[in-house]
Amino acid sequence: MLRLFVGIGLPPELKLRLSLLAGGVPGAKWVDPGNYHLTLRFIGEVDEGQAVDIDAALARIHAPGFDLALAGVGHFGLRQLFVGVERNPALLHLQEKVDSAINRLGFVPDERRYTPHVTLARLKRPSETRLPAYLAEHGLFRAAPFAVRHFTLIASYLTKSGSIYEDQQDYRLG
Ligand code: 2AM
Repeated sequence: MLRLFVGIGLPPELKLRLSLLAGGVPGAKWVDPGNYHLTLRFIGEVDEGQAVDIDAALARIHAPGFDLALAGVGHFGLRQLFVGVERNPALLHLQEKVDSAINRLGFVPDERRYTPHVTLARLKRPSETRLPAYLAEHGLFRAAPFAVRHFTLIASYLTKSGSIYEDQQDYRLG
């Protein structure tokens, strides 16, 4: 079995820039900078046959390439801290195509509305007093846009020391 998701990788210089946002929230478990990514669609555990079908379905997707800018910081409740994405219709168009391709294979759609984000930290016993200060301090964060020319099928291995991600296949855009 493989635990799969579809995502967009980030250029090394952007990962470096994001890594400077780590720190300053007691109780936060910061994501390893090598693991930063933008999820398009989480799939979950699949067998080999399903993985082959997923790969074939993703390979059939045609969508244009686009530029993507990360901006702002936000949080999902007291669970997760993230960097946001500037308004980007082309990203949402790609996400919808990926989402429908995976749904058509019979995987259960996520009920939550898609909120593009790059997770910076998972929060455990977060300091509720430090969180607003962190959000205020980094609210104006904005990184230079980068060119998205492919998206990726990624395997996630859960280990005691955190997730390990392994790119399985890239799919060209444009
Ligand atoms: P997250 O960063 O917001 O946690 C691999 O786990 C990727 O899939 C992560 O980027 C994670 O998003 C995303 N994901 C979405 N739904 C998930 C789920 N139900 N379980 C685990 N990861 C999920």
